[in-house]
Amino acid sequence: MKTITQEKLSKTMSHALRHAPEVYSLTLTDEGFVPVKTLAQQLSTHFKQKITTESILAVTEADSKQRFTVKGSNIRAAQGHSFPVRLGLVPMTPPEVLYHGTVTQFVTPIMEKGLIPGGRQLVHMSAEYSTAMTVGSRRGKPVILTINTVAAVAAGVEFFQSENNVWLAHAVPPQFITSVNY
Ligand code: HQG
Repeated sequence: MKTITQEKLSKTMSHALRHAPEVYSLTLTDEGFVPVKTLAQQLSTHFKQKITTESILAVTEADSKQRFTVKGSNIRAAQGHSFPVRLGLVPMTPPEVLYHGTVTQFVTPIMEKGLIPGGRQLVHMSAEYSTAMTVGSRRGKPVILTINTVAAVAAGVEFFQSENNVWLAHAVPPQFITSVNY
């Protein structure tokens, strides 16, 4: 039997908790939670081998981006959902500059329409340039955009911070965006 690596398990947990719980016969709460035990059961069925609650908790602890939040006996994805979920996000004052990593072909549409959240509920940004480089590199040669949050906040754009410190917004209009390395 092929062992399920931590990375494979993490990716499948993200898929289940952020994008397609129904594929795993999971029903999440409005806040995006499911019992860890139920997740373990359903992933065991999915992989046709025993996935323990301990292995799920190990992935959660080891995850470099802390993608999952455990609260009591329940677990959820901290951000990145493609379906509506009540994360309890409250508007917060971000650092003066946030970064968004993307790729060349998206720059023109972003400079026209601003950042819009594609398949996810919210646009993702980071306080660190290096994180934005990593995010952009997933799709090709990265282009880093900087967000002038001071002007954006003054104009009424709300920024939120997820449990794992990712900066989020519903959208960012183009007048607050400049590209660093395009
Ligand atoms: C682009 C991963 C055209 C945007 C990452 C991005 C991150 C536009 C793509 C997290 C646009 C959306 C999120 C516009 C934005 N026209 N394209 N107006 N506005 N875009 O995957 O930020 O490993 O939903 O630049 O590391 O790439 O899964 O967002 O390229 O933290 O935990 O539309 O997902 O984290 O793509 O990545 P995504 P993202 P995980």
